[in-house]
Amino acid sequence: KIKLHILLLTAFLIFVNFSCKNHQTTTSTSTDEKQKPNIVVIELDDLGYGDLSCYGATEIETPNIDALAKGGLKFTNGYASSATCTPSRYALLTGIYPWRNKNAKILPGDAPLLIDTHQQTLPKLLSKAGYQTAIVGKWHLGLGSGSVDWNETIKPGPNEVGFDESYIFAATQDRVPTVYIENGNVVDLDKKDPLEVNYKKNFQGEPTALSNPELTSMKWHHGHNNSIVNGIPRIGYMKGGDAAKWSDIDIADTFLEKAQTYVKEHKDEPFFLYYAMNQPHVPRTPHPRFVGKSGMGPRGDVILEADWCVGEFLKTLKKEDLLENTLIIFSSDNGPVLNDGYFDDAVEKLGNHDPKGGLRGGKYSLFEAGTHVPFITYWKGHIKPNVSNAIVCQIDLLASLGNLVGIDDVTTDSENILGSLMGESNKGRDHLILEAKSKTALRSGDWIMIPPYKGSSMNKKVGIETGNSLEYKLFNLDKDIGQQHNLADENPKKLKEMIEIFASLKQ
Ligand code: NG6
Ligand code: CA
Repeated sequence: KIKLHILLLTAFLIFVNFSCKNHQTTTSTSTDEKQKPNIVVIELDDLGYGDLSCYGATEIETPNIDALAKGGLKFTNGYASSATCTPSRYALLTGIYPWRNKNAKILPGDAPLLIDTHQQTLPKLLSKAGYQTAIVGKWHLGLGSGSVDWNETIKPGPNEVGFDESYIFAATQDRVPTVYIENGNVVDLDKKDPLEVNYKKNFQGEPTALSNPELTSMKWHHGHNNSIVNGIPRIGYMKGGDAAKWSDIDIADTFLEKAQTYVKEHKDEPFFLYYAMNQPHVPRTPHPRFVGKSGMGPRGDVILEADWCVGEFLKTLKKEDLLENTLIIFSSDNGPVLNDGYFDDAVEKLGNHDPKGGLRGGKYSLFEAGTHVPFITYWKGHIKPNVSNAIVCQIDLLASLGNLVGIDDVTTDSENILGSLMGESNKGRDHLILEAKSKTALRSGDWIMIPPYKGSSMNKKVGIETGNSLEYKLFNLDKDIGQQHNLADENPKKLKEMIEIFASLKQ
């Protein structure tokens, strides 16, 4: 009887062993089929379609970003979902059109987290596929769930929507609190000097740009007249937290160093890094190494600084032998603006530079320059250098990168256009809804339709056309990239078709 037991046990063990092996083989084949390169999304802030030499700029040289474009795929129809930051980044990370969420608007620095912690996100999806995930840089999607105590661990935030690690600033460089936050904790905070933030009223006795203009070294043009930090007047009021305040001129170096360290420390397993740089958003504070280098004032100088950062970051990937195994996606969260609230010579020293690259409008605008931005994919040895005119949008990263890593159950507004991102197809999207300040327009093929909207046609403070008018506007971008000829009257059939597609997509 014992012998029989042993025999059965041996047979069972052999069977288990065999089936395990078999199982392993199947799993490893399916992982082999799907490549899992490291993925880096480099997102700039307010960089225009015409701000890079690889996109035709002649007054400024951006050799490092140009190298990405030259060695990868340069898109001439690449889009951010929105003409401002918060909605655009919301779409990038969730794959959901920002106009579906009424709170997806430019957020103050103390706004609650905009993304639902149960929601599908790009970092969550990649985690599911075995990736390590991190964000370094600008967040601007809200933190906490109401009133945040900046002196305790702040959550929910990036770590609760899928990032294993985060080193961020809460909103923008011009909004308080002007501190870094690492995994929910304000960096270098001295608990004896608690940090307080308020967007409604000032803290008693604290100087502002209105009460103490003599304390400002940068002058505000519109907005930006609340608390002063490092001589720069900001949006919102802040008190305490002195030791934690960032040095504005060192932000680029700080984020770069964090991004490089992350790569070095996580190179053995696939990683996803969202490197959210803040140039050339206001206040433009180039490190002294870059001051005066562009001849265009601080806006040009910080573009050179950003280009240098990209170059240094690429050097790290190369040194760590990761270039052939890393997919890099480079883009910008919305289009360009010159005067965004500070006197910083952006207008005066522009010279012949055209940040819009021939497009109409700019940041905040429903015209092309609001959302039509530089967009480059680079993966050495995998993406063939080329130029693509496929319509691609940051909202599609969720479904496309999901497809790359073998997860295809994405059911959002995100479309799987991986073939186009890899340069294997020129199809891209058929239709795309663009958003600016909660107003929407349709791109479909070469056509753009902007419905009638009330409101001023010009955002006078920033000097940018909004896209508002009481008539339908219809443009053919193939013939009229500058949107000068409204074809709505001339081509009622096309207009009708566009209105119908728009209505069906907006449901
Ligand atoms: C606006 C700010 C602008 C900029 C923008 C956000 C004023 C007058 N203007 O409200 O300076 O901070 O918000 O930019 O305060 S974004 O790129 O993050 O969307
Ligand atoms: Ca922006």
